[in-house]
Amino acid sequence: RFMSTVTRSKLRIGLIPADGIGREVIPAAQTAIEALGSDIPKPEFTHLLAGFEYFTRAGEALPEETVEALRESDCALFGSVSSPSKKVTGYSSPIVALRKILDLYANIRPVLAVADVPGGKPRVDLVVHVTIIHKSNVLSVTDGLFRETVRAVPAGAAGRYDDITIAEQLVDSAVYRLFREPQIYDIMVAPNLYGDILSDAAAALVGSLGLVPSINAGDDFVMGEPVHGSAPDIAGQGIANPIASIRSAALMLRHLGYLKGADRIDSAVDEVVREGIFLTPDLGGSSKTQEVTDEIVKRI
Ligand code: GGG
Repeated sequence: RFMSTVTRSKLRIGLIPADGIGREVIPAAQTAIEALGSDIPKPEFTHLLAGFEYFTRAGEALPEETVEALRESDCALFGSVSSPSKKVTGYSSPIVALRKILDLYANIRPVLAVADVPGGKPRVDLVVHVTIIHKSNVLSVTDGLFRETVRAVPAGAAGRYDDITIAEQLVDSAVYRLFREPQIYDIMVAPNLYGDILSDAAAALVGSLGLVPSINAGDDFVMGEPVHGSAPDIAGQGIANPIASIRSAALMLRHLGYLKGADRIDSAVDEVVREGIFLTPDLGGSSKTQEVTDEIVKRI
């Protein structure tokens, strides 16, 4: 389902790079969107603050101005955030907060191989079914509720999902089977924590976390976000893979109904990955973020 068929004269996009390599890859996604010209309404970008680094300067991780600006936007792109591993008084994760404030109840993370990148598995045609991932044999209250809620959806939808087969699996065995036979899965539906872990694991199957995009979607707003984190070990070196963010921009546009723009970005990315010449170090290459971005933009 596309979010809206509203005709817009401009597309207001909030940009929240946040921490680490988020600041290097979100500008790449902006450049890709700008390259689409008249295939989308004229983009109007608003640069917004959030993150742990901002917290250390300003004492808050998600300023009210950022939330207000997002409420005035059509969509947004979020980079990555480096939340500390121990409790810091006054800090909480801005991405988690944004998902709640903007009612972005689904974080959708497609993991798709486009070429035989180093370490990637050959492409597979997937069997359709939907698998609910949980651990309700141990977490019977929380995961049990999740399992029952997902199972109740098709029943309540009066035949709308008749062509969908629902399976379920405990999260530990799902990790095992994901690595042994990834082709058995089409859609994995999981609570936040398992989904986060499983999507990183699935990214290994297509060669790099630097390739995998996501959108945070609700009924009224969509926010693209690379699946990877802020990668402090490589931040500032100009070698982060921009593809996850560029693909997140495409997913966001697709969700809004701008299919041609989204297709142009995805095809350009696929071409660059398939050619295998301009690749960042995570894919075994030696190209810089900017070089990969330039090659993708050239093909858009
Ligand atoms: N773009 C995804 C991302 O930033 N991942 C890092 C992560 O999981 N951070 C947790 C947090 O800081 O809330």
